[in-house]
Amino acid sequence: MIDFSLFWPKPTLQRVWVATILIATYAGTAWANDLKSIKVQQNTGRQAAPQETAYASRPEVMRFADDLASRRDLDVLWVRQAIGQARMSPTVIRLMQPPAKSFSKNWRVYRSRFIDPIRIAAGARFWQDNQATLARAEQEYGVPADIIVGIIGVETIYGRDTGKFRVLDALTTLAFDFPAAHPRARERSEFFKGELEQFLSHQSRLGSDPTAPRGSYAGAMGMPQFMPSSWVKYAVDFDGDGRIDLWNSPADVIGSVANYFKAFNWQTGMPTHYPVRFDTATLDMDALMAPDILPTFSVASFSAKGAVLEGDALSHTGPLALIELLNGDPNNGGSPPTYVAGTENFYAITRYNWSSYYAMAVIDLGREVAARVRP
Ligand SMILES: [Ca+2]
Repeated sequence: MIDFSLFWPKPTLQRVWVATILIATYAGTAWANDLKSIKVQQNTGRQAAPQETAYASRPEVMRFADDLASRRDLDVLWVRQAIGQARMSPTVIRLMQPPAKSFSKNWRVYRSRFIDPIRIAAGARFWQDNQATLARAEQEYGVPADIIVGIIGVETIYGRDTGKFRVLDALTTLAFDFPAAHPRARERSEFFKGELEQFLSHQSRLGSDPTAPRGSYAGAMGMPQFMPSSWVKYAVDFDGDGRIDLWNSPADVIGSVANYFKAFNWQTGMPTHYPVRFDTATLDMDALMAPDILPTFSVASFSAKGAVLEGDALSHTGPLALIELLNGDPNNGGSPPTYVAGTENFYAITRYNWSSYYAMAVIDLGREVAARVRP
């Protein structure tokens, strides 16, 4: 759910399914059942000493462990041992590098990576298998099934690819070895320290092995790729079995995604976007693009700046944003950009992953799957 630097789909999404199904199964079991395995180990007295890595000998890392333990009222030895087992991942660092400057964004190419027959078919199966739960989520949270189905499909192809990195390794690497060349390295490493803190607190409370959960290179977990802080804040037990399992319970995943959007101001019944065209005589593109994706303009002020709406859009009451999706460089083999008028609900989807390309892929995948299940 977090993709700070990569414009392209995560490389993990292209892995073969057999491998990802195994990873998903392993990861889910690990998150859920570790308390049991730890108890067994303690009872038999055969618990191996945690294997320490370079992080155990870095004073600033161990200071962080001590502070975290004190802030969260956790066992300081447990926290030190947990972070001390983290392994620095060069792959995670490489994947977090900013894209090459010469790179030209291309919505049509981006879209084709996510809106494909395999993902649509998987989405249709997921929808059919979980129809009643999706309807219940829509009723309770106001978030339509196609948006929830779009999110889970774009994130992990409905649980087929939940990530192969040890979450502990990914978060510790990004917290303490974030690529210094990144323009926002300091801010990002602070963010990942916060996520590492949430992750370790959660694992400690569950009595779980912190080295077990697997996720994305950024530490996002489960079918909806929740970061630890989102798991803590927004995950819900939607199948009522008394625990939250975002790896193996489609109901918990559906409820949690809907709850996330509700928390980010999803407006029941509001479309995500409208078509827009331009009146070249009055067009003020600089003014329309200035707020970027943040919905700012009323229908009247949008129209006054040359952005022309039609039909239902004319009676829209909330603020709008002009969303620009580049289709490569028009002077170098590309096409002119795609534009839509984004509503507050379009913006809500970008709170899941901060990209208008991502949001539009979620919307389009959801629509394609909806067309398949209710033609
Ligand atoms: Ca549950």
